[in-house]
Formats: sequence, C-alpha cells, structure tokens
Amino acid sequence: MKLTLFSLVAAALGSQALSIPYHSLETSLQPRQSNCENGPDSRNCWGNFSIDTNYYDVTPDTGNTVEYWLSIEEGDCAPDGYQRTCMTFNGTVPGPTIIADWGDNLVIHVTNNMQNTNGTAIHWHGLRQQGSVEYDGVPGVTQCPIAPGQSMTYKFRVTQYGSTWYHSHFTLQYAEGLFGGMILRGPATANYDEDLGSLFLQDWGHVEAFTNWYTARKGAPPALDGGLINGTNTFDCSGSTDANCVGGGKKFETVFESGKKYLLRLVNVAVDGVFQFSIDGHTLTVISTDLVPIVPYTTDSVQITIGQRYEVIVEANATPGDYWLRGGWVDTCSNNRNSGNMTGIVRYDNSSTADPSSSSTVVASTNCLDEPIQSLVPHLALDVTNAPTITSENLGILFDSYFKWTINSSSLLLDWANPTLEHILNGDSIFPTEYNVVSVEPSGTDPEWAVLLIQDLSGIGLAHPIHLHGHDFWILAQTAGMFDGNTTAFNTVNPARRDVAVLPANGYLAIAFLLDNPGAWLVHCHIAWHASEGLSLEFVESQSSITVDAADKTVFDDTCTSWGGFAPGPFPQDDSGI
Ligand SMILES: *[C@@H]1O[C@H](CO)[C@@H](O)[C@H](O)[C@H]1NC(C)=O
Ligand SMILES: *[C@@H]1O[C@H](CO)[C@@H](O)[C@H](O)[C@H]1NC(C)=O
Ligand SMILES: *[C@@H]1O[C@H](CO)[C@@H](O)[C@H](O)[C@H]1NC(C)=O
Ligand SMILES: *[C@@H]1O[C@H](CO)[C@@H](O)[C@H](O)[C@H]1NC(C)=O
Ligand SMILES: *[C@@H]1O[C@H](CO)[C@@H](O)[C@H](O)[C@H]1NC(C)=O
Ligand SMILES: *[C@@H]1O[C@H](CO)[C@@H](O)[C@H](O)[C@H]1NC(C)=O
Ligand SMILES: *[C@@H]1O[C@H](CO)[C@@H](O)[C@H](O)[C@H]1NC(C)=O
Ligand SMILES: *[C@@H]1O[C@H](CO)[C@@H](O)[C@H](O)[C@H]1NC(C)=O
Ligand SMILES: [Cu+2]
Repeated sequence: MKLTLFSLVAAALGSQALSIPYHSLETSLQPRQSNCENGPDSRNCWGNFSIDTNYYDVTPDTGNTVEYWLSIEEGDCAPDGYQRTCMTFNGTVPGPTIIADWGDNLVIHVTNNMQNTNGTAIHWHGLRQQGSVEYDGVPGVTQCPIAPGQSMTYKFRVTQYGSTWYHSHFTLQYAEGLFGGMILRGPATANYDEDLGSLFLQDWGHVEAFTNWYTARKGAPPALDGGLINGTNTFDCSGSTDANCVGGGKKFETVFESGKKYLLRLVNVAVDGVFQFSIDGHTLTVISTDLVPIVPYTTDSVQITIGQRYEVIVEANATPGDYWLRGGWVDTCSNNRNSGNMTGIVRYDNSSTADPSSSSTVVASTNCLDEPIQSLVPHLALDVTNAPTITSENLGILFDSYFKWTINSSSLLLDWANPTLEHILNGDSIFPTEYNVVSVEPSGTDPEWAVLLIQDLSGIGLAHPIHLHGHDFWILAQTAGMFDGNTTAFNTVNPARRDVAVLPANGYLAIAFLLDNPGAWLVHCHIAWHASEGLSLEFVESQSSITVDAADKTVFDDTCTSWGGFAPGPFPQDDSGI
C-alpha cells in the first residue's frame, strides 16, 4: 500500500535551461610543470604534473601496475572488546590499505572465501572508472555477484588522486567490516611532513547488521552500541554478564612530534552516523573534499557524512601532552547508545599511557549537513556551463510489507543475476522498472552536462548523503524547502565538487556532472539501511558508446556463469541488492 499522506508534487522542471556563459573545460588546463620532486615543502607537484593539472582530461602514465590480492572472510572479531561475527578483507577491520600513484594501473584480485551463502562485489568508492564501468563493483548493475569460493580480478587506471576507500556493495556487508582504505598518491594544496594514512570513523553494533536489518526494514533503525576510530575502541565490560563482552578493546592512539605537520585522511564508513571530527587543542587545515583538492581552510572541527572524505593537516603546535581526538557524534542524526565514547588519543610522548585531561572548545553541531559550502572551493576551478535539461526526481516512501524509500514512486530492486550492464551489452533499450534507470544522452553541446535534482517529499525529515558513481559532481544547490523551478540561484561558478553530498531534510539537492563517461552509474543514499531500502537510481549514460573489451567481457561473463551455477533459481534476496 502506498502512503498518500505525502502527495508527490510535480516540480514542473521539464526543459529548464541553464544559461551560463560558455566556458570550455580545456581552457582550464595548465601547462605541465617541468620535473619536480614531491616532498614536505612542495606537495603541489608530481613529476611533470601538478595540482593545477586538469585531472578530468589528463592522466600521467607511470607505466606501473600495482597488484593486490584480497581475501573476503567471515569470522569472530572484537574490535572494541565485544565479540561478534564480522566480514573482513584478510581478517582485519579496516582491511589492507591499497596504495597506488596517480597514473598507475591497479589490478586487484578478490576472492570470496566466506562460508555462508553471500555473494559479493567490491566498489572502489569515488573512482570514476573511466572506460571501465565493468569494474565498478555494483552487483546487479555492473556485475553479477562473486559466488562463494570464486574470484574476480578488477582492473582500472588511477586517473584521480587523494583519499578514498573500497567496500563491498553487496547488501549490508560493509557494515560488518568489509572495507579498507585507498590512498592514491599525488599532489596536495598544502604542505605537510608526514602522512599518517587513513582515519576511519565508524559506528558499530554488537548485533550483526544482517540481524539488525530485520528491525531496520520495519522503519526506525535500531540504536547501535558504539563507534570505532580506525577499527578500534574500548567498551565497558565491567559488571557485564554477557559472555561476548570479553573486554580488551583499545583506544586509537597516534604520536605527534612537536613542530611537525601531519596529514590525516578522514573517511566516514558508518552505517548511519554523522561525525564532527576534532582534536582538542589543535586546528585542522582541510585540503580536499572526497577526491577533489580544495583551497585550504582552517577550522576547529570537520563535519563528515557517510562515504565522504576530508584530508586534514594538523600541526603539532600545542603544549606537549595528551589530547583527546574526537570522532564527535552528531547526536541529532545518529542513534547510538554510546556516543560519548567516540574518542582516540594524540600523544606527544610515546611513553605516556595516561588518559588525556584535555577538553573541547568545539561547539557541538546540531545539524546533519555538510561543511559550510562556501568553505569547499576546488583548487582546480571549473564552472558549470550550458547545462541542458534537469532530471528531477522526488524522494518518497512506501510500505510494501516493509518500509521502502522511493525515487519518483519506485523503490530500487535489482536482480543480481541480470545486471544492467548485461542488458546494455545485449542492446536492450528497456530496463526492468525497479532498476530505476534514467537514460542521459549527449545533446551535441560541448561540454556535455547532466543535472539531477532530488526533492525530498517524504516528510520523514532526515538528511541523506547522496553518492554518485562514475563521476565527481558539481553542487548547484543544497537547500531546505521546495525547489520552485527557478534555477537562477544555482551556483555554477566553481561550485563545491565531490562524490557525496547531503540532501537536506525536506529540501533539495541539485548536482551537475559531465557526460564524459559512458556507463551504468548508481546514485544512492549512503546510509546503509536506506540503500537496502531502495533509495537509489541508475544513470545509463551515453548508452550507445558503452563498450567492454573482449577480455573484460570474459571476466564479466565468467562471474555471471559461476553465480548462475551457485544460485540457479530465484535467490532469497531480502533487500534492494545494494
Ligand atoms: C519524476 O516525477 C516528476 C513529477 O511527476 C516529473 O516532473 C519528472 O520528470 C520525473 N522524473 C523522471 C526522470 O521521470
Ligand atoms: C617528464 O617529461 C620529460 C620530458 O618530456 C621526460 O623526459 C620525463 O621522463 C618525464 N618525467 C616523468 C616523471 O614523467
Ligand atoms: C590477503 O590474503 C591473501 C590470502 O591469504 C594473501 O595472498 C594476500 O597477500 C593478502 N593481501 C594483503 C594485501 O595483505
Ligand atoms: C549473507 O550472510 C548473512 C550472515 O551470514 C546472512 O544473514 C544473510 O542472510 C546472507 N544474505 C544473503 C543474500 O545470502
Ligand atoms: C589507520 O589504519 C590504517 C590501516 O590499518 C593504517 O594504514 C593507518 O595508518 C591508520 N591511521 C592512523 C592515523 O594511524
Ligand atoms: C563511556 O562513556 C561513559 C559516559 O560518557 C563513561 O561513563 C564510561 O566510563 C565510558 N566508557 C569507556 C569504556 O570509556
Ligand atoms: C618513542 O620516541 C622516542 C623518541 O622520539 C623514540 O626513540 C622511540 O623509538 C619511540 N618508541 C616507540 C615505541 O615508538
Ligand atoms: C529567481 O530568483 C532570483 C533570485 O535568486 C530572483 O531575482 C528572480 O526574480 C527569480 N525569478 C523568478 C522567475 O522567480
Ligand atoms: Cu538516506
């Protein structure tokens, strides 16, 4: 039964055109630099390339291939001292860090060694996969799941640089620990001495996500039990009679040397949480949003929603001592029993074991939004030009045995055995309705843009972190309330650019992206429950130009054949599939 309480209002956008002076992307391409060493005092250059290079047009060719092997496993773990079942890459949460240089080729062999009935598919978050849509890792869209006991090799070029993560895109697997860091080395907009690597902020349940799902899909998601910073935290087991409360969890710790500048690559890998990260007594210099270098700005805290990354530089300029590093739950958008304990420790003396006595001067956030948009200014300035038509979609809800999110009344439901890419390669022009496919085709302008406007008409009053695959997007509008069809307020002059942005509660998000990457690209809410509840659509971009090389097609077909052998009949799927 559909809810009619919140009637769907036509946004009447149809053929709104944006009239902005024409400005070709190519004119922004800076001349390549002469050879230059990337080091603590010159982080803006990278061999013959630099922070000014237009990375949408030009990619260095290092000639290097970097190869990784990942084993997906299921087993006991106790990251905070509470034992439960986890899904991991190679037995650890987070999994092994994948490190490559801008311009390398990555070859990643993934083996599904789980003993349960789960298939899997691995997504390299934020990577544009230009010309390699078949390796985007979305089951039911770009591939069939990798059946238990089977392997698949992903191959793609590193055309961007910065901080990101890889994670399973098969139902709720990443919520069980199936993720790891990706560091793509390249230039930066500010200098630092030492790269401390990824710093994952995560919410964590003592009950497996696959169990919590049975509650979540009825409507309100269950409260989780705590949070992990880089895969670790403490949990108070004193007085607990629960045999699984084994104790022994540790706080995340790192050591600073006075005077040095450290790079931290923040990643929110939560199921359902927003964090306001800070370190007592220290200022943060933010240098990138997702995989987009920005003009540095300083702040005492950074608000980060699911899937987003911020690179921050922290100067060790406080009085030497011990300081709390705070994940900083934003309580208004997180349902957590232990939000006060989302902490780690920065020490100036590695022999200290004391709990810090520092306190925070950060004003606690009460909104579920992104960092202030005026702070997020891309270093490589690119405007949105001659954007033709707007795809407008209304976010709603329905009850169909369970709670579901809808996009223009349709909740995503994928058939893992029949991925969108299979339909495309078979020449189909009609896709199953529940695949929520929107076709976007070039119209002959240069450059070619598409604009997506999502209006929240659900009346539920939640903010949603919206992620687009295959592209960075330019944020034209991110506003509370109803879009009135007036596009003159859209920001088209070097807007914030990234791959995840918040759709404000009861508001709208308008994003533009370049039609430069033929493929089938998912758009979805990164709240894991909401993705499972169908909050997603797919763009099929420039369909007639989508090609897959013979060798890659063999990989695609083999994966589907072995999945078909494993799951010959209808599979007991109980969510959207992603
Ligand atoms: C979604 O529905 C709205 C309102 O009916 C309509 O204007 C819009 O064109 C629809 N979007 C698509 C992609 O069909
Ligand atoms: C930079 O360009 C020069 C001249 O084209 C070339 O000889 C050199 O190998 C390049 N260096 C790198 C690191 O690409
Ligand atoms: C992951 O585990 C596999 C199988 O044990 C091993 O071959 C591989 O080297 C490991 N990968 C990393 C990155 O540690
Ligand atoms: C995946 O595995 C989990 C945990 O073992 C199980 O609860 C879930 O039903 C499985 N899902 C599928 C689709 O196999
Ligand atoms: C977090 O864990 C990852 C993976 O183990 C590691 O590479 C990274 O250095 C850690 N981050 C910090 C800030 O210590
Ligand atoms: C967790 O936080 C609560 C209240 O903030 C505190 O009383 C408790 O001792 C903390 N537990 C641990 C293990 O840090
Ligand atoms: C602790 O710091 C001292 C002085 O910088 C250094 O010599 C020592 O190796 C460090 N010890 C550890 C365990 O990191
Ligand atoms: C659109 O909004 C702008 C201000 O953002 C205003 O100046 C203009 O009059 C509006 N146009 C219409 C047709 O409402
Ligand atoms: Cu959502």
